[in-house]
Amino acid sequence: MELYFTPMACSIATRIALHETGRGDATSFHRVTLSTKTLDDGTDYYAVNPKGQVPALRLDDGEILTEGTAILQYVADLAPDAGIAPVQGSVERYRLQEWLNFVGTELHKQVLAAIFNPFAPEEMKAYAREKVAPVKFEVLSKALEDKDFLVGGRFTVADAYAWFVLSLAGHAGIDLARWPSLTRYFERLSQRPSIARAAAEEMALMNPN
Ligand SMILES: N[C@@H](CCC(=O)N[C@@H](CS)C(=O)NCC(=O)O)C(=O)O
Repeated sequence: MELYFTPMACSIATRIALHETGRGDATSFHRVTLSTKTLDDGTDYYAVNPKGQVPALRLDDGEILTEGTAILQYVADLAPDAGIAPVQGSVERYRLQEWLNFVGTELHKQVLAAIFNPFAPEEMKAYAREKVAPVKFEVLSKALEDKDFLVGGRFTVADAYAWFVLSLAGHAGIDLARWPSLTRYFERLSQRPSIARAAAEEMALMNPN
């Protein structure tokens, strides 16, 4: 498989899932520069993913899969023994999808994407940071008050995606200290070998472009 990613972007959740399943070393990683939509060799990323977004996963048959929440479940389902997604058809699997969707549409897009959008008016960023974020992060925080992981009492791809969001909260001007359960969750997840490894690999690739 081949993962198209941008360092420390949401595609890191897929890198985490690949490490969780032991498939990271057998995967090729292609860096995408989102500002120019190019790969490191200068080729046009739109030719890979017409959406111009990461992540994209090239499957072993050459097919391209896009949308992080679909990709995460695909990677998880390749290695059921790793247990990073509940079995298909179970209620817990729908809980997983419920959280993946919440993280993707509410936390990632409504909060982070709004705040980091260089073209968004300051009023919109302030609204996302001061009105939307407190409500949405409170939901996540409450869910984690009495448990270590979002679904089924064990680490799943929903935690990988949530970790990505929390890793950017401070940069977005959202102080996680307001939610002790989120601070603990983030710190705990950051020590997980798959996450520590993925973060180290991607931090090493960060450049100013
Ligand atoms: N709907 C996509 C969104 C992914 C997304 O927003 N990726 C960001 C990086 S975290 C991106 O590629 N941004 C560049 C762009 O939207 O043009 C998914 O869930 O995978």
